[in-house]
Amino acid sequence: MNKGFRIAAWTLGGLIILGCLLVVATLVNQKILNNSQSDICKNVYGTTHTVAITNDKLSETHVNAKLCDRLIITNNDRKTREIAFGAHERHTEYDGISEKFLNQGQSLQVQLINVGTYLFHDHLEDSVHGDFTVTN
Ligand SMILES: [Cu+2]
Repeated sequence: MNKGFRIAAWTLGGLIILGCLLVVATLVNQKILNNSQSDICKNVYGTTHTVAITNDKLSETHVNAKLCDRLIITNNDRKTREIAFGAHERHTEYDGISEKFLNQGQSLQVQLINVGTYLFHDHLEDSVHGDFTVTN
């Protein structure tokens, strides 16, 4: 067999194996990170912060909270709301929720497992929006 071909074949094989290892390492790393984020707050219950929506207004447009606190958003209005995390049309997930429909009297609850400032809004009426900041 041609020596050049053999070198090329070994190089290609090596690169494929290296690529696979990199993908596996990334997946394992993400899994560990995800686990540690939720594990931080496992069996830890901080303060509960509540935001109510009444007559198209939020009771709080900004909430300051600590890691592992809880946030409860309640819709008191007759209209159904679709509470979403992130900017309108660019929803993101927080504690496993990206959007949730709330009829009158219904709530959504998240545990504040990630530090930073996060937006939320009513996807059906985006003038209803606020944010929360989570610190360590
Ligand atoms: Cu939206």
